[in-house]
Amino acid sequence: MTQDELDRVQTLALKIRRDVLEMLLPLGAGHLGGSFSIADLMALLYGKELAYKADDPTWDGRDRVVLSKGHAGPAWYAALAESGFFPRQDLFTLNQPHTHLPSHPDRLKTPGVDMTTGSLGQGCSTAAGIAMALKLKGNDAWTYLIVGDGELNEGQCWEAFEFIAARGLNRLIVLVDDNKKQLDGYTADVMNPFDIAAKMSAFGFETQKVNGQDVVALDNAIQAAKASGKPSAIVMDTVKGAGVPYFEQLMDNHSVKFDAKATEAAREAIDHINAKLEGRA
Ligand SMILES: Cc1ncc(C[n+]2csc(CCOP(=O)(O)OP(=O)(O)O)c2C)c(N)n1
Repeated sequence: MTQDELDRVQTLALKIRRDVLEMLLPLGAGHLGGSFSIADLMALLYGKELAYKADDPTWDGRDRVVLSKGHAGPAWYAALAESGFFPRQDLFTLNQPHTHLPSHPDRLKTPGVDMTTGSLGQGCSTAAGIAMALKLKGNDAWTYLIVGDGELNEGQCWEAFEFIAARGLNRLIVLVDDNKKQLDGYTADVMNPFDIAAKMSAFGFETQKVNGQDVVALDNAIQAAKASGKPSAIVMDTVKGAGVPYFEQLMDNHSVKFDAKATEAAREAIDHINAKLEGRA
């Protein structure tokens, strides 16, 4: 990654976190933890990796993204707005009547969203279908499937992974957001997934483990996955709420309720990020 690319990706990651905070604050609550753990991935995808045309969101050559952990929609919307798919101002209509930004992604409503998600597990199957269809059509676009570690409780994920490996869908990359938490506690306590990378390898994926908050390491892993010529999985070691210490340490950071303390932490984080962005401008 060049220095220019790194600057662009890091700036976008800051903007995504700021925008998520600004979107959720007026609503009083929202899916902050799982949005922040994928903020760096989203910044890397939209700041460097993806082929897309923001002014032509259904362009046939675009890479496809399926955010199977659809509750992290705010991070995706921020990435799309900051990349020119729709005006940034629209972010503040999140989950309001008549919005084109519902709490969970809807492919019929939002420019840049290729698959509707929210019911955990289903995005794994639809991403497999998208990648299969692209292969049949001889379209070289990549499909990026983002799935939560808690989401892997859904048996549907493993059926889809079997299919992806069996059909040799080697232009699909599974990105597991291994932030060790789910809605109601630690993933290891709710239903221990044990070694996710070992399981993906056993399912036939070329598998890597990487720090998902380190965009350079993540970029290297994506390049290696692409070069492998095999269906690939990247297990991202992440932190739920990553980027703002208060939210990283907050136990119940799945859907954060903005009480007085959380509101103060969010406002401070917004100011801090804006100051950083000014320094970068
Ligand atoms: C089929 C289904 N069951 C339950 C839910 C409710 N739900 C929303 S998020 C979530 C936890 C997901 O955990 P994880 O995939 O680890 O997400 P992250 O921690 O990254 O936010 C649950 C159970 C749902 N959206 N879909």
